[in-house]
Amino acid sequence: LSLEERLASYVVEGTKEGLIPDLELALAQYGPLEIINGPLMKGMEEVGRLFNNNELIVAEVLQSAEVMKASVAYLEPFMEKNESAVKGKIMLATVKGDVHDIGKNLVEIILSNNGYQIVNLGIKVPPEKIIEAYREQKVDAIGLSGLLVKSAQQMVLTAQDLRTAGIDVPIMVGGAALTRKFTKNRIRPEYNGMVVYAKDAMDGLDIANKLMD
Ligand code: B1M
Repeated sequence: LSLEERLASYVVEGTKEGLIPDLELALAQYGPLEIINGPLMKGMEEVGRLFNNNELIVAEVLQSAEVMKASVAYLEPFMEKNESAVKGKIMLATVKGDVHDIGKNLVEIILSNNGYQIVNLGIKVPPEKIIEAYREQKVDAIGLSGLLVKSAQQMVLTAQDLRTAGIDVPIMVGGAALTRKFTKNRIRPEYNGMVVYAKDAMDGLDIANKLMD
């Protein structure tokens, strides 16, 4: 197997044996984000496909998630850091009912490496908790992540609750179950502030930079 294929296969197989030496090798050729967005994400897509076909069980997908997390943790120190003054404070949460957090945590890493102070509320975060944390932390924007189809609907409900609570800071939404169209047609009309869709973590950084300008 080529290096790229091996990297994808660690994720698919859910094994860390040989992972770190191969990540080290990959770093000689690629940037850390290229490794994540390339072979590692390719592996994760394959995991999603196999799981969908009932060829993997949840416990196996969890092992794959562990490999992805270990890889991101290993690669993090090699990522470009922009030691600028604090550009803003952003709260992140995976919405109520959803446990997927690898994407959200990647967004946290990219934003915090680029001048943002992050308040990460974790997973399965109900709107009440977001509202309470907002009142304590006074963030400049709220980032919502969700991967399940039902999470897209949960984002609509969350936006409604935030509006009712009088919150109108920009909301950034992301995750595989969402689309720009859903964001525009379903979430935006339910909120008094801006609602922006980010397709990946780098897009999230671009959006944050525009919002804080
Ligand atoms: Co789950 N799962 N899972 N899972 N899982 C999916 C999402 C699924 C598509 C797999 C499939 O069937 N093909 C499917 C959803 C089906 C649907 O609703 N349409 C699914 C399912 C069904 C489930 C369970 C219901 C399974 C079960 O129990 N029967 C269950 C859900 C439990 C729950 O949430 N209540 C479940 C559980 C799990 C694990 C716990 C085993 C594990 C998660 C571990 C963890 O996160 N700590 C897991 C995993 C790993 C996946 C897949 C395979 C990979 C997700 C991932 O981490 N990708 C996934 C299939 C797939 O996506 N291919 C799948 C890598 C990550 C970097 O990408 O999160 O998309 P992603 O983030 C991207 C962008 O989306 C974006 O930036 C990132 C890239 O830069 N982004 C943002 C994300 N959030 C953002 C926020 C932003 C901006 C950008 O701003 C705020």
